[in-house]
Amino acid sequence: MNQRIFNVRHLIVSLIPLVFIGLCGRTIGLCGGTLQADRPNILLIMVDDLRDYGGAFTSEVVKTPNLDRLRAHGTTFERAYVQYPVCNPSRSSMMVGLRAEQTGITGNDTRLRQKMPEIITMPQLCKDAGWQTHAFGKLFHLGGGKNDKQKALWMDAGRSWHTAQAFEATQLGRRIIEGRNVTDGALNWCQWGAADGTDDDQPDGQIAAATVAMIEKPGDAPWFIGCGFMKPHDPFIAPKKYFDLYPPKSLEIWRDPADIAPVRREAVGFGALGEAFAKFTEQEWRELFRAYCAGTSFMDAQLGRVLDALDRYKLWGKTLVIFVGDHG
Ligand SMILES: [Ca+2]
Repeated sequence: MNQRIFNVRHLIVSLIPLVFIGLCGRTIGLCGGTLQADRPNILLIMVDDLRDYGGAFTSEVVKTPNLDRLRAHGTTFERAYVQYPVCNPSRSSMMVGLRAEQTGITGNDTRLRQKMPEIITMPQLCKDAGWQTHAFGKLFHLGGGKNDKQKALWMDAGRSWHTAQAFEATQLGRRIIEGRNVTDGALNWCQWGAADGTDDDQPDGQIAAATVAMIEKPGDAPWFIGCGFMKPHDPFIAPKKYFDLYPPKSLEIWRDPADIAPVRREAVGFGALGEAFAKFTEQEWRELFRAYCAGTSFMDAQLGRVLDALDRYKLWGKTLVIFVGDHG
């Protein structure tokens, strides 16, 4: 099996979202069956900047045993194409069922409600119909910086969700055992790090724990839980054990075909980004890709904790599970 390194241009401009719907035993619509429950729970798992590396959802290159396990439960959509190549437009579009041209959201700086204050979102529709709706991590784009009020607005807390919670790495989780910024600081986000601490010292570990705790909470109403993992998005930081899955020289560098068509300058990855990328050595491509793989395997392990909870409480027959990458 070939393991290949894709350069950052591929990583950023990829337009392939990963979509998966898992329903054990029976499926809705797609396979002509129905869910066992009239009002099923809904688990929407969104993953930030996940892309497909060569196989159906990375498995030929990146170690994703839990994603493979989820795929075995239901239907995989291998030809789903993204509406927009950055977080906020893509996520806003998915949440309301309108294209970015219709929402008017084409960047990461304007909230959906600023353009469409009265729009009904997918979780809001369920909330108004009696579902308990809760968001953990990044479902809508997480703007607002350190301002809690702004952050709550970006998460659409209270309107789409009864509760919405974002998470931060702990002090231990911020301690980098090994890593660096491969642009010498020119691009802040181009940083990788094998972190100290456990999974729960990182936001994604906390997001998995909070999702599981909500699944475990007793209650009669159906629930809609948004579980929004932050990785493998940059900065490429994950607990060290996930870097150890990929020995430094185990990945091959991707080479563009000699006859590749020229890419338009408007494409993401050119301009200031392109200038920085052009200086990358083979070693730097290798480091970044390894970190991306580590982040994906870290996210996958957190996904496994959530799937374990569905197993433990025998919820597959009454839960619609949707797994989606926001844009690649
Ligand atoms: Ca994203």
